Amino acid sequence: MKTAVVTGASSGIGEATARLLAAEGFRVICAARRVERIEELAREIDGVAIRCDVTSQQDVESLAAAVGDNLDVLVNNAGGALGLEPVASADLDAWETMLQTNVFGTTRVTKALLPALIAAEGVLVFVTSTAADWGYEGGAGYCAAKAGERSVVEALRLELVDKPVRVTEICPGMVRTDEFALTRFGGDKARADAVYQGVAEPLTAGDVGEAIVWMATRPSHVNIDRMTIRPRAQAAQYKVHRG
Ligand code: 8X3
Repeated sequence: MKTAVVTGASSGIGEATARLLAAEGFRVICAARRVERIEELAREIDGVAIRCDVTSQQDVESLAAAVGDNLDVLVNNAGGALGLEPVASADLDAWETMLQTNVFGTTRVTKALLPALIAAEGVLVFVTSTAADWGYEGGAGYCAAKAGERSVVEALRLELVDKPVRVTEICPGMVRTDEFALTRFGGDKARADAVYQGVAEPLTAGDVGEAIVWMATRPSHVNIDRMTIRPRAQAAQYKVHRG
């Protein structure tokens, strides 16, 4: 049975991806900080729950110990956005958290699990964002974090060209999950809802999860370098059709 690790599996894209990978026959190791949530998920999908804060070296070492010597898929999904303030009034503690999770956290998990991925001819999937493409107003901290993560992905693919492992990146645009915007705006539901105001059908976590499963299940010689995925109503960051 093939094994997959999904970080940030307690909600949103991570949870959806864990469920879809399990439906494809993977044994899924669900990693996240909120242990009750992933324990429940692991029960439902016959997987494994490992408490893991990707900013903690000790937690990541425990995750690697649970994985063992072989790993087929790592979905580096843990991360997210905090705030939408202009640079002039930026909360640098929020930036620190975004960089710690999106850049350092994904790198820490990747370093720890890379030997097992190489041993299994596995595949790494990084969930970045269309925010990695360019800076938008109020998004500088998040865009910097996602662009930083992308730079790690690009370097890694070059460094690993002679190894039996693939390095892939998926860049979601507007995805409506239970928590992404709510977390970004510190629980302010009105601000979170405004992000999706009038958009007939933003992507769901499952839409992105399906694409991740497809990327992760190509034959071993096929590397999907990068996939951008947006709802039909979003042609570009600010070109959003609101009916
Ligand atoms: C989510 C896309 O537009 O909030 O990563 O940057 S956006």
